[in-house]
Amino acid sequence: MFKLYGFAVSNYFNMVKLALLEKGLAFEVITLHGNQSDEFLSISPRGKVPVLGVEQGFINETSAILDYLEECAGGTPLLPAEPFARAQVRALMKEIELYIELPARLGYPQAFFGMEIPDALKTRCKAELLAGIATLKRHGRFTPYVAGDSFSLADIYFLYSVDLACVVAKKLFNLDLLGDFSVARDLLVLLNKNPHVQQIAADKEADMPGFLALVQAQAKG
Ligand SMILES: N[C@@H](CCC(=O)N[C@@H](CS)C(=O)NCC(=O)O)C(=O)O
Repeated sequence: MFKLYGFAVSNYFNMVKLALLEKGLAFEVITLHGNQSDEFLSISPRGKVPVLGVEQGFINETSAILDYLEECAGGTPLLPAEPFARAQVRALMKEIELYIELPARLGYPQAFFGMEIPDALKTRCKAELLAGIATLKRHGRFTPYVAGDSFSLADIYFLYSVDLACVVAKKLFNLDLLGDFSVARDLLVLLNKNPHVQQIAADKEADMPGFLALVQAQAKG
């Protein structure tokens, strides 16, 4: 059985968890926060979660884990079989991560943990988020899923990156990132009806107080 290391508030952890649930694969969650201990760095060289424990060892980096599950683990496919369509899904995943997820993270300290970030970082965060959403508008198909008519890994990245990016944009810039992107708003509604997505959201809510207490304790040193 797979072992999934991470914690329920982590959006990257939840990407892998949703893939495992959608694929119908058995797994056990081992709750763990990212850290720089020698022990954890030996399985996750940058100290990040998620990590997937498999028969031969450990796999870190969400996209590598998702590729592994797709290639080796069976269950419901989350990538198209045809290479061109597959490449489109992978490009969308990468665009969402590089141009939406990572810029949104610049704003996380202020949006979620009450720590003011410098104006220069805010300016960059806003400009990059807007460019990322424009990228998704150009490339996403939203018929109704990000890459077309089937649920894919691109929807998993979309769900767990765009929702948080929207919170950042609202809190820092009073900006509705999806204000003129109704197909994306519709897709979030559709995805949030999925029972696995609802289960993950409930697990996240339950884990939130403990996670916030941990962040506060770490901030105090
Ligand atoms: N590039 C990594 C990013 C994962 C990541 O940022 N994980 C966060 C939790 S959402 C983490 O472990 N943060 C802990 C830390 O930075 O110490 C991936 O794709 O898996």
